[in-house]
Amino acid sequence: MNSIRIGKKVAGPVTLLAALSLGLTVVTASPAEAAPKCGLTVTSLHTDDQAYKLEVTCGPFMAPAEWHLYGDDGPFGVQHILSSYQPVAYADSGALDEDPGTEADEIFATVIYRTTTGAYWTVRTNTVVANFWPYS
Ligand SMILES: [Ca+2]
Ligand SMILES: [Ca+2]
Repeated sequence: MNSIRIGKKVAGPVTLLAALSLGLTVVTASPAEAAPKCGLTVTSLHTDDQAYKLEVTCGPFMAPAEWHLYGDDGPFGVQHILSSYQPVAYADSGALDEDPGTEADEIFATVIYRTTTGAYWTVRTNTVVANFWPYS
């Protein structure tokens, strides 16, 4: 009888240690796993006014709080096109034509979102290269 009781007493702390180490593993892994990625997609709506749907999506559990769309001019810097507080925004080709005329345009977004800890992060999306030539 005594040996069975000892066995049960040993099993308790071992189980607790296993749970603790599992908990520690999750906590240690989460900052790396939380490294966010946000993507920008631009879709033509094929309308007469050449409207485009702009959508920003971020990695799991990330809800963008706001994002800002820019045209990339390399060494000459960036130009702000629009800001949005929703994942989806719309713009016409005139607004997206950041290198006027037939020159290709390079647009990207910086996304600001709030993590589950309440911190704010800023992430730059991919750059969409297209020719937003108005009234073509
Ligand atoms: Ca450009
Ligand atoms: Ca252009």
